[in-house]
Amino acid sequence: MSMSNANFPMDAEGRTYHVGVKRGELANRIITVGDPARAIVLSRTLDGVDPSAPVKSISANLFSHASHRGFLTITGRYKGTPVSIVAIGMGVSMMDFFVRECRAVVDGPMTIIRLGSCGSLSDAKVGDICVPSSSYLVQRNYDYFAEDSSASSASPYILSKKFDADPEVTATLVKNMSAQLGDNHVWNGINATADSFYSSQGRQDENFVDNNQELFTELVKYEPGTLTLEMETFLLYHLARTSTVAPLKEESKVKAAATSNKHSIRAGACMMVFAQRKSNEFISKEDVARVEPLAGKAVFDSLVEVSLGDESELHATEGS
Ligand code: R1P
Repeated sequence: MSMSNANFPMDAEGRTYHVGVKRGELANRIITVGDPARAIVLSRTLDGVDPSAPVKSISANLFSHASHRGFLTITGRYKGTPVSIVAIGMGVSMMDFFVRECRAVVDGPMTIIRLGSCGSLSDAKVGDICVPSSSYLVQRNYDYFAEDSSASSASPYILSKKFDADPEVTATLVKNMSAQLGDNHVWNGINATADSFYSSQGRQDENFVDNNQELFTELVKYEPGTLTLEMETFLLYHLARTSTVAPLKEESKVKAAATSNKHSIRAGACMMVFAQRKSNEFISKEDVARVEPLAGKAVFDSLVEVSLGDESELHATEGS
């Protein structure tokens, strides 16, 4: 694979370095997940997929691309509208690769919704869905643990400011999730994204010094509406907030500058509670299989329901 442009590497076909997508392969409406198996489950909801086809394979009717760095992209249509599903793996670095590389090869406004799993610090039970209106970042304070640390008064974990989801995307997700799962299984609040599954999510590990015994108490004191802990949503919300108006065709720039929405990405997220951190319960395989397709349908419904803005800017996608 030969790449050009060290600033933003692309191959000769115009494929990005890590996600491996090129112009025309991605829709402006994207659902992102961690697990590639979840992406394949969700792809069964897309138009033209034979429900009797093998559960673990991607329908030949859909475009798909697996990158050498573990990203899986599937593009098709949902109720006639082009949509993509991108599985990214785990953590804020993978979210950064995904959002930036996808943004680089899609023209016009985008809506990105994450459907992930999470731990619940709240009364949300395993199998429930949380739709966060905002997210903050929980980072291990590496300096605190340094040999020569003079940071004895500093905290071992650093909590960032909150970044918001798009309010219309959030409200639409809450409505559609409630339609699929019932009001009493859908929660709206604040998410905390952690830079580790272990230390900065308050898991106790005797093999390391983590000083995280009081972390849950600190999170809830910092933001009383904290419902969930996971590892990607903060960066999605942050990048949506810092996205500039998409690199539109020259004649569209004036129109884009005049719109009130000055960001090119609208973002939202929802998470299935896999781990109840207060009661220490973990979701069963059967509950994952029940909730995943219902939640996926609610996300697809939301993706096509929320307007992208001026859809005349969009270009057609292949494979759909
Ligand atoms: C940890 O097991 C992973 O699960 C959660 C966390 O954010 C982390 O990525 O989300 P996904 O199920 O979307 O991967």
